[in-house]
Amino acid sequence: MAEKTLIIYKPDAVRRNLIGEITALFQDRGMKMVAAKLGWYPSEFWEEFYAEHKGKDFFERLVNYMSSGPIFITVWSGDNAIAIARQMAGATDPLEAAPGSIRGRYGLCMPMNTVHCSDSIEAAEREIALFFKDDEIFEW
Ligand code: 3AN
Repeated sequence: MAEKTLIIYKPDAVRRNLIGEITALFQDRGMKMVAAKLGWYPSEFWEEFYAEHKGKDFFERLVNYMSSGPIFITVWSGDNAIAIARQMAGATDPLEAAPGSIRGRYGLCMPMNTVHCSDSIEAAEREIALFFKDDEIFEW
């Protein structure tokens, strides 16, 4: 089975109507969308999701930002999907992201860096299960 990764279009992406443009970029790169939904999750959810950053000075800002509006949550399938999505997203800080990357093109600042992409197979499995049941993911 092809590798799967979770890509979240963060509140700044949804608010600026970037869902279509960003989706086209991943599709053009040969990735296949196998699950998708809009969602809006409270700060308690993001405190768990970003538990590894608890205690850092930006933690509260990050959690407040992620709960500030709807997000578009997607699962993508393809060979090397995790590495490809991370490469296309670019560096975490939009100021350091390459101009051709998604964050280099659309990112505003941190934490408003437009997309989240799982960073390993373990993280992808854990993160996908937080948002989707198995029967909501479609191999095609
Ligand atoms: P990535 O999303 O590139 O894997 P992480 O896991 O280091 O980056 O950070 C998670 C999220 O936390 C980032 N996407 C960004 O929104 C936010 N973040 C990371 N570092 C900072 C920072 N110094 N100030 C504000 N937000 C940050």
